[in-house]
Amino acid sequence: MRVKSSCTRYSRKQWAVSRPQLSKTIVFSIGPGATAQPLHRDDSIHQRVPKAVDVYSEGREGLLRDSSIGFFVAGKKATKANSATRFIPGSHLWDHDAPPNEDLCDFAEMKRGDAFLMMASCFHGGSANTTADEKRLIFSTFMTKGYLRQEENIYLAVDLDVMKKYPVEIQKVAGYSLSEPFLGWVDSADPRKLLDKEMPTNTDMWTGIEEPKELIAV
Ligand SMILES: O=C(O)CCC(=O)C(=O)O
Ligand SMILES: [Fe+2]
Repeated sequence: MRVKSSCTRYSRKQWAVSRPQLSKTIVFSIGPGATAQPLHRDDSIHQRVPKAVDVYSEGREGLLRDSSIGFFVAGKKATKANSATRFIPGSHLWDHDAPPNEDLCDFAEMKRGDAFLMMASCFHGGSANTTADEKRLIFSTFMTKGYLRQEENIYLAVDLDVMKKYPVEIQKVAGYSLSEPFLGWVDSADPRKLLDKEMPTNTDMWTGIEEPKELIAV
């Protein structure tokens, strides 16, 4: 999810890095009798319309293909019967218009504490819960690129006084940081100033950096 690009500033080529940020956090609790959720792709929120590829593309194309990645942690055991998430392996490589097919699904069965991760472009859905008395519980979080809108409006969902209590790294990842060069400012400064008035700030927000070698430019 981390990308870099060059930009020209004061006639000089400089580099800007956009770091991943939280897109949403959800707790999914599915009880007995629940019907199957239709197969879907969570990246539809970001207007993705990818073309089919055989393998995950390297370089720029691969970096731009996906907008988000999701993490699912089992709070209780997840079984096919109690509604384990089903997904279509490889569907993140499909064309945008290719329809989902239930026959191709695998089930992410997990013990409590197990986890799986999935590109948001993968077809998936919660399954039916056919048990008499088992609730399935999954804690889920998605990360997205720093320059895209977060799925959950975290600024409205989490009170500033609550956010102030979190460690700085969590505040940054939740959205209280800039996507370089200057996306997401408040009063022409880093938005984390809202949480920490003493935070030193660069009034120009971004001074530009040397090219980070480990990242591919987009
Ligand atoms: O509950 C699940 O297993 C998946 C839920 C889901 O994919 C969603 O609500 O977008
Ligand atoms: Fe989903």
